[in-house]
Amino acid sequence: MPTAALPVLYSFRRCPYAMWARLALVASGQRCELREVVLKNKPADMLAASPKGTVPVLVTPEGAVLEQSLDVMRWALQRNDPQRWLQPDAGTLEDMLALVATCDDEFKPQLDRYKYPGRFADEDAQGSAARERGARFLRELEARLSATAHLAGTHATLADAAVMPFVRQFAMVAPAWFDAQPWPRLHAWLSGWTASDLFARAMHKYAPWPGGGEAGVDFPPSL
Ligand SMILES: N[C@@H](CCC(=O)N[C@@H](CS)C(=O)NCC(=O)O)C(=O)O
Repeated sequence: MPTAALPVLYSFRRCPYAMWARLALVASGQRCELREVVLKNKPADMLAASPKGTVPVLVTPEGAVLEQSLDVMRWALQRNDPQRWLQPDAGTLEDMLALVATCDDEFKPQLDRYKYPGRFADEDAQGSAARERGARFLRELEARLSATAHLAGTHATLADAAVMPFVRQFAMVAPAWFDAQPWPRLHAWLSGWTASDLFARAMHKYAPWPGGGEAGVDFPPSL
């Protein structure tokens, strides 16, 4: 039996935005052909589809090109959303998207400074000022998680999946410092995500796609 053509996902395992796409693809059960990209040597096919050169990029069998991670998430979840990631039970989809935008526009720049303080002339050597600015967002998350088990209510949603990769990176800069903060709910929320099957499937390791007409790999993996 010939298999129906699958969407093609250009991905990079460690990129938090590519994680958004892969997490949503796993949650929706949407299969695709994954092509693992080396950012320093992007495949010509990817650049032909999306010249701006960032991952993730998803190309549908009909030839539509989605070149923003949030668009890939929404595309997959609008097709199939068994875990109701687009349906928060506290607040609206717009509220979730606003939280994701705050994470991307305000928290992520502080994370970058905290991770690589040497790249910023006005940052102190340990990035502690950036860490403090980033911590304001984390305290806000802790407050939300004190009210409900997940960021937008009683079940995990797109908001949790999108914020989590950045909180994880922040935690990984100085794990002992992160673990010592009075954020028990945030710690439990993050551990719950990183111990989940969904996360393990989204983070499966693949060799770089060789290009030249080779097939990528079938994603998500079953594990
Ligand atoms: N707004 C984009 C951001 C994607 C992005 O910045 N991806 C990074 C990797 S995490 C990238 O591909 N950078 C290009 C490069 O490093 O050459 C999205 O959400 O898809």
